[in-house]
Formats: sequence, C-alpha cells, structure tokens
Amino acid sequence: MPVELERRGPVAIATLNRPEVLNALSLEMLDELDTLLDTIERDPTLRVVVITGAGEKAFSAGADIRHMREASALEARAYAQRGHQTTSRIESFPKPVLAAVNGYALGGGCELALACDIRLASETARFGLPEVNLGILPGWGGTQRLARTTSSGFAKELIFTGRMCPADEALRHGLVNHVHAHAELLDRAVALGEEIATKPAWSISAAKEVVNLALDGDLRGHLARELDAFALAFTTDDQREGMAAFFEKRPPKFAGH
Ligand code: CO8
Repeated sequence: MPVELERRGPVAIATLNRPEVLNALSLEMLDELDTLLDTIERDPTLRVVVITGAGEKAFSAGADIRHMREASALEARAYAQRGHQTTSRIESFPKPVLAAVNGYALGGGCELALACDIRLASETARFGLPEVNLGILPGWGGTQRLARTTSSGFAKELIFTGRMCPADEALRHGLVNHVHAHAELLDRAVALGEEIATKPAWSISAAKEVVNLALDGDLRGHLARELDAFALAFTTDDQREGMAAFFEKRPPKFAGH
C-alpha cells in the first residue's frame, strides 16, 4: 500500500510508503492517506495520529515532480488543490496529528508536516521548500504555514533560496518541537501520542480547533492566492527548465520568464 496503517494502542501510525522515490506524494498516496484518516476518525479507540515516512532517508521529498513536469496551469492548480484538500483536512482533523520527520521533508512533504499539529524530527531530518529550484513556488500551503509556524523572515529565506535546513536549525526556529536520535524518533512520537491519549478526547479536539483560530487570519483567502500564483508559474519557461533540469540531474538555467 502507498500508505501503511499500524495501530499501537491509541496511536495510529500512517507511514508514507514509496521509499524508492523518497516517499514523493502521488495522487494515489493522497487518496490512501484520506482513506486512512476516514478509518481513524471513525474509530474511537484511536486517539492520536503519527505520520512518518518509510525507509531511512525521507519523510517525503515532496509532490511527485513527474505529475507536474508537463502540467498546464489548470492541471497544476488542480493538483495543488488536491494537496490543499489533504493538508487542510489534517489541520482540522478532530484528533491530534503528529509528524515524525525521519529524513527529507521537502516541498509538499514539508507542507504536509506543517499541516500537522506537532512536529518531531530525527537528527537526520532536512526541511526545505525547494520549489524555486524547479521554476515554481510552494503550492500546498507552505507560503502560509511556514511563515505562521516560524517567522516571515525565516520562511522567506527558505522559500527564496530553496535551501535545506537541518534539524537543529529547524528546532531553533520553532519548526519542530523536539529533535531525537534517528533510531528513537518513532517511539518518542508514539510516547507523546500516548500521553496526549490519556487526556479527555473532547477537550483535546476542542483545544485544537481553538488554538488553530489563534493563527487563522484569512487563511482560506491566502491559500486561494497561493493556488493562483502556483498555477501561473506553470505558464513560464522557467518551470519547464527547472523540472527538466531536475530529471537531467543538472543545475537549471533560468531566463526569468
Ligand atoms: N518527485 C518525484 N521523484 C522524486 C522526487 C519527487 N519530489 N524526489 C526524489 N525523487 C526520485 C528521484 O527522481 C530518484 O529517482 P530515480 O532513482 O528514478 O532517479 C529517486 O527519487 C531518489 O532520488 P535522488 O537520486 O535524487 O536521491 P538523492 O539522495 O541524490 O537526493 C534529494 C535527494 C536531494 C531529496 C533529491 O531527490 C531532490 O532534490 N528531490 C526533489 C525535492 C523537491 O524538489 N521537492 C519539491 C517538489 S515540488 C513540490 O513538492 C510542490 C508542492 C506543491 C505541489 C502542487 C502540485 C502541482
């Protein structure tokens, strides 16, 4: 399965499972994740969700660039919208969702982690929004949620440079709550989930909803602006060049249009 579900007492572990492409998020994976969330939502014995990645290298290296390479602006917008659907669902899911970031969390992978309530990272984790290197910009909520979670200056630096930030730097900027030894990460995430699961379910759910309001602003309106800007990037020559360069494993040559 592209996403595996494991139960550990009250904690559901959803593992993104395409390690051969660093758990790049295909449409099938997003659909499967939604199906698992349906199961978890209906099961009162499951109280907390932990999302992690299969393999040693990645949480997720982002949206699947193969789906985007030849996309028109409208197709790109629809794909971005599909990602928004899942990230917004995680953000408003009635149970807490923790991200156990066990390696690369890039592009859509970073944006998925940002939609979670709490992020824990292993020492090997690397965060980034490298979309500018592909001639596009973040399209699954990263423009909004990275700035809200850290600071607008840090978000702009990561978005403008596309560089990866290591776990200790992510910790300093509040992008993650804790950094653990790689081998301990999942157990530590489950332990935090178990602790939260001892608290009253309704209070936790209500608290999540209300804490989310603290940062709300006009998130829906701003996400819609992000979708339009993301789609427009697919009308540029630089998008074709950026994605071609990725698959040809060479640096891109951007012309600025
Ligand atoms: N999509 C598709 N395939 C990928 C992706 C990806 N995001 N990331 C890695 N892969 C594949 C590689 O093509 C490679 O496949 P193959 O073995 O067939 O060549 C395999 O995974 C292993 O990757 P590498 O050989 O590149 O592994 P390295 O250890 O050398 O490098 C990196 C690891 C640095 C993580 C590198 O793989 C990388 O830079 N990946 C791309 C990261 C990236 O740019 N992510 C952002 C994608 S865009 C995005 O997420 C936008 C979100 C909004 C989307 C809206 C939808 C339209």
